[in-house]
Amino acid sequence: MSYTPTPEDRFSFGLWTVGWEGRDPFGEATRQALDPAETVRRLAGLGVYGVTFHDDDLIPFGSSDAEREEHIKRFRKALDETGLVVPMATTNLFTQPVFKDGAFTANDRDVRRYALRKTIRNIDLAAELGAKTYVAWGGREGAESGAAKDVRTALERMKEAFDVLGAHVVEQGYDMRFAIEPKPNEPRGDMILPTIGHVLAFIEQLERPDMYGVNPEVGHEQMAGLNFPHGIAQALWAGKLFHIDLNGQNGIKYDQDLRFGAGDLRAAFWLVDLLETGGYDGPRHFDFKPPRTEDIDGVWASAAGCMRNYLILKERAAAFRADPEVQEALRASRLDELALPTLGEGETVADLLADRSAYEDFDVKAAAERGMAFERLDQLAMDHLLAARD
Ligand code: XLS
Ligand code: MN
Ligand code: MN
Repeated sequence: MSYTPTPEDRFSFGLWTVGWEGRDPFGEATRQALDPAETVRRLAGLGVYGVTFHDDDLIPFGSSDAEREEHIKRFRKALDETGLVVPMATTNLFTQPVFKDGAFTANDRDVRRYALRKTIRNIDLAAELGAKTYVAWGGREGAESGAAKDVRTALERMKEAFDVLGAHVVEQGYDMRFAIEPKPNEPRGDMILPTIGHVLAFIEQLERPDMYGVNPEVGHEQMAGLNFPHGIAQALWAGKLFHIDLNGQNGIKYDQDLRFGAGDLRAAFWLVDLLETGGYDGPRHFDFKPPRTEDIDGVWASAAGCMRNYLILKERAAAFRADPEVQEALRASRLDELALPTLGEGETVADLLADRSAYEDFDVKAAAERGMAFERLDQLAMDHLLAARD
């Protein structure tokens, strides 16, 4: 199999990913800013199909209306020339000092109103550019100390913000859904909506729950020590996987944003297996940061590596599923039995209570002694992942 990406693979990148200049809390930029139009051309050359952006990635904060139009025009031209699409856009509600205490949940009401206006302005642009998904990451929604944020009230404000944004999209007749991105911490000490599970529960409190889903990021769940494929499975099960941020992370530490495939490789394998077989048909979006050690060639090598690793893992996962020995091992581990409803068709609780084989005559000891054969199954996965089997 060729590991060369094509637009059919639906790979997309944020302007802020390859465009990251390498500024971190300890050091200045190590690379120069990239021109968005040039980025579009370079990404297209790598076989990418889509590009995404925060408002401020495309239009520097503080631009006049005329400058704004000029930036949009240049970007559009590059899109038209290359055929790249804009599947998603989002708002920067974290870089400017005005957002130091958050945006939709800032204690200051005027900051919240400004954040809504900034977001709506970019939703309108996103719709014009054809984006079907609007991502919302609560960049600085959170706190460092206990009394600073009344979290229940902040959640009420967060709900209000999403209901207002949803109303705007409906009123304008845009074909657009929201994907809310969880993150446990960084830049705030503790953030509101820290995990996939928190977001799924939050969505059910909104006025139009159908319009909202999740945009989980590999590293964000792993920063909280969680199993990313399990989180994705629950999002899929709930019909809420609207978008995804792929990258790499080594365990519980700061948000590393490594290229996809770096960090927890086994989690990446199970993730690709799940995305490719679980009915996800959205973009494979990379939200990573080429390390600040890299020059511009290293940046494009890192971006190409994200896609190459995805394609390798896709091939490895497909080989795992197609292997007759794996299918036999899955049966030995009774995955087919997990798929059977626990009660028979039409069986009632009364029937279950009357079934002596389910309790009175059930051989608890024999059932406890049955091995699950998971180790053999997992070794087969390992062999496929390491290409030790074909
Ligand atoms: C930061 C987030 C951010 C969002 C978009 O940690 O991953 O890049 O994806 O604002
Ligand atoms: Mn991240
Ligand atoms: Mn992200």
